[in-house]
Amino acid sequence: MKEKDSIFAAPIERLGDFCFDHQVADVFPDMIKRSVPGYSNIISAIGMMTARFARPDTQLYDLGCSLGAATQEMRRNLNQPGCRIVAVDNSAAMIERARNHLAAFRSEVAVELQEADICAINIENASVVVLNFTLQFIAPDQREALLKKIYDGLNPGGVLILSEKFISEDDTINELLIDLHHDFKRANGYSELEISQKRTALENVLRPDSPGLHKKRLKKIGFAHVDMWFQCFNFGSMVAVK
Ligand code: GEK
Repeated sequence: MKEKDSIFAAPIERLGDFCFDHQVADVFPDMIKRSVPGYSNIISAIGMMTARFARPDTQLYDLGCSLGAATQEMRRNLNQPGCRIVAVDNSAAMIERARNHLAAFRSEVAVELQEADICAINIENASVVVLNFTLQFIAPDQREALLKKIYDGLNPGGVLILSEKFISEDDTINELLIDLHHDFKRANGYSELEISQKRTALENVLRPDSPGLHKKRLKKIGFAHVDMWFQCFNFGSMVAVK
């Protein structure tokens, strides 16, 4: 499925909140590559960190897996016996397409796809947990509880890879990073109308935190080591080790 994202190309009279339905799932690979700076680099690095942090007979989680791009990279780089990858998304359309996508690759690694709310699942015996641009869609007052559950389910030495859209604590820098992101989208062929309609549709759905807040929260929960390992404009990825 290599469809081009043109969801916001024509004027939409009553612009509702953005949701992960069939229309979005159909164009998702194109949408995320043209909208998220550094996405492909982050996916590759998730594979590299999987190779380093996976331990034998443990579980690896991809939370908010969409079509399973990170799941596939984890599966390809997993070099330990007895592991299982649990990939979770609460969008039926995403899970259906993830199943087809993952079935197209040959692999010995067991992958369990779950259509579920990541706030309601159990996490246990984990060596690697990935939240690749998912926490930003969780209600702000539920984020700490979710991260605490992940921390509790990780084995000592286990890793959380947390990629997010960020807000900067400095208003001027925040404006600059947002503008640069819009330049990035323009350079990738999105029109002014597409950029502004998508921005409006995401307003109530995607609520970014600052890197400082993320770090403080992860440390408070108990992660021993926390830092940003990648940032491009207002998008980036953090690593937290238990
Ligand atoms: C990737 N990680 O390609 N429970 C489960 N899934 C959820 C929830 C929830 N409560 N809320 C949102 N989602 C992927 C990209 S996309 C990021 C992740 C983006 C899911 C939602 O259905 C969607 O598939 C995903 O989180 C976010 O590496 O579109 O910017």
